[in-house]
Amino acid sequence: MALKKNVGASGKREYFKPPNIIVPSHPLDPLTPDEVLLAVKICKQLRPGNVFASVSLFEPSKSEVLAFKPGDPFERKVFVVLHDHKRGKTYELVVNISIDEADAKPSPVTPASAHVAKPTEPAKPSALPTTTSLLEREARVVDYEVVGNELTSLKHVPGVQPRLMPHEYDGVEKLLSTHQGFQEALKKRGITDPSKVKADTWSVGYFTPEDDPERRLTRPLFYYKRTEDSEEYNVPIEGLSPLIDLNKLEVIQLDDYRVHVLPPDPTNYKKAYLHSKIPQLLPLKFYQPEGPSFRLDGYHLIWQKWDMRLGFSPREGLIISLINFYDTTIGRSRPIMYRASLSEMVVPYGNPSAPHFRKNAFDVGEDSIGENLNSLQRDCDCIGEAAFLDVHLADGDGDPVTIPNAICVHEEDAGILWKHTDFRTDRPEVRRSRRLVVSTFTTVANYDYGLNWNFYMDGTIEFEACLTGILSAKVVSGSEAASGSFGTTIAENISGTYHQHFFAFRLDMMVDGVNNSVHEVNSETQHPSDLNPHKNAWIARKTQLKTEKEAIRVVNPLNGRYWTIDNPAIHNKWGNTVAYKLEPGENVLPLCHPTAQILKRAPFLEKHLWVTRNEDYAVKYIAGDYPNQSKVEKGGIVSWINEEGEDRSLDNTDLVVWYNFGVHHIPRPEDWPIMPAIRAGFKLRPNGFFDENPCMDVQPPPCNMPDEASIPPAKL
Ligand SMILES: [Cu+2]
Repeated sequence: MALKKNVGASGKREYFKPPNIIVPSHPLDPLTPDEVLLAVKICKQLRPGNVFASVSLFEPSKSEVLAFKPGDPFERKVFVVLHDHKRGKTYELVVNISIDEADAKPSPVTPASAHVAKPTEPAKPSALPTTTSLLEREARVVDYEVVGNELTSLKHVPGVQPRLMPHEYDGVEKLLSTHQGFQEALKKRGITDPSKVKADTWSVGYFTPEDDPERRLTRPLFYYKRTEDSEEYNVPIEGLSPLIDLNKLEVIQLDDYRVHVLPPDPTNYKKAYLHSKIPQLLPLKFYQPEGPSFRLDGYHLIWQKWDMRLGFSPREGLIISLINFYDTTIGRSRPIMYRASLSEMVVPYGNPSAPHFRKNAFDVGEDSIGENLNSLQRDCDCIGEAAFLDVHLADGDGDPVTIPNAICVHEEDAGILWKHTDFRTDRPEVRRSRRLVVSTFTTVANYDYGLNWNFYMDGTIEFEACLTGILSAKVVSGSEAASGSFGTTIAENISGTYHQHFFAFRLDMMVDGVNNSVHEVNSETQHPSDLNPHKNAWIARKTQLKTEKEAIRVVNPLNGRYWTIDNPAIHNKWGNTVAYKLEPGENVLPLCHPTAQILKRAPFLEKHLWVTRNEDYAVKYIAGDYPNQSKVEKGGIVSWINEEGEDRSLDNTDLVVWYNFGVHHIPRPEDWPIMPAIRAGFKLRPNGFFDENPCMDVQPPPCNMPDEASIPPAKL
């Protein structure tokens, strides 16, 4: 559906918002609220009393999706993670919700007349296996099929803990509000009003056998909200660390490492406290009088030569699939990437004191960035003719939750696209660049992350993270404050702990087709020789990374290292394989010791590039399926490359590129009390994908072209 300019009855400009999708029209469309409800209903019958850690689309295989044509029927399956607090067990279910109710056999959804059971419709218990039979089967811990029914598989996953859930935050605060020892520890710090104490439920990570995921544990961090308007994260409560069993909801142990006075509230950054001493800037409007240039038809997004589908999962947040670029020289759309998502984000902190050494947040696997997406606002988060999409998920009780306006699509001016001035004639040729921005913002407790995918007219794809919010700080005093060890003194009695943010991307590449290869390009100085008598020569050496183990690499900005994803079957006009290059931006390696426990849980951090074969297509997570309390990475990239034994070939095959970049954060006083945004990311640029500049066909900006009369005579 194209975006249209609308004018309401009041005559005021109304922006278009795509309607919520009632019936999915593509196998990768995210779940609708009705689909969430139906899957939850089935799960509740199977495992009553369990909580819902995750409800997301079970994506069909890549081959099924690539074979899909608009109007074809397709199945809908839902992947659910349940947790049984009473028994301390975690279950994975795949539920087929493409139900033909006449015979309760799975049947494909036909987009034009799809039927999804409404929440008010009675359940069909006769169509489900009995709970007893399920429990008998699940004891064998195997996948199984229930033919002719909604359930496709149910599996008990032993020895893991799913993500931390919002209802557990509330439970911890209630538990501690009546815990005598905890209240006494607060009094030692001068806190007499426990209602001002806020608890953030952090994973304990894994450091000793006591942290084993057989128990579901947290060691919360605490903050003091002095007034209704105060920022709690500006006032940490130091040294207090109860160990809590989240299943039994009881305090196992109360550790009180040190007592510090509460730091004062810093300058309040909120708008009610704005007392500006500077002249404010005049309005700056981004004006598109004829509306935007993109079209959004459901989740199908088209802009100039770009074509893609938007998606969502509660764990990964925004997913972009089937990314194509229309090549005007050959008159067809060419695929670049099958699926792009943020697979994991790890934030290790560098202070060795308790409980700070435990701060190794896995924001995707432990917390779920999609669950924490902001509702974006026009003219705040996105300027101009933006379109917004809602996303749907389930809360811990299985009740559907909608995050309105969670995904935003808009255009931005991006400066100069290309330009040349003929100095002999003084005639410029200039084209302005514009980018299509698909954005989300997620808040993970104290920190806020903008996560933008930008698409440019020259075929470049860029990911840009925007890091802002409130630092996770430590209270210090006396000699500790003076030494500044492991942190920067950023305010009175406040140290901003050194830390790093690692973003790990899963890039299922499809450069001009499914089968690709990967190369590394290093620019190298040449030795003096007869061929290099002036010693100025250098070459760009392109080396194929032939296997998964060869393709475990780090960046090298000093020699301009980059990697290419090539299609060996297709050559450009100049005889080279068509390719996209992965161009690293800012990057860093983890600063912890090589034997640190965090690197056993997230070994992928030690390298920036990984490439894997995409044989058994399934969405896999680089840090494993369940990083919460993981002792070692299980089911993550290192285990599956090594466990499968052979060093699999990456030559001319379906492959996934994993790129991991780190933001090195030594806090500054200027980052407090709220952090001005910093940005980091990477680019995927065409590299011989086209035969020439693919954006020479862009119209010139009207203001820039002088009329013939004003053109000065040539300087001859
Ligand atoms: Cu930071």
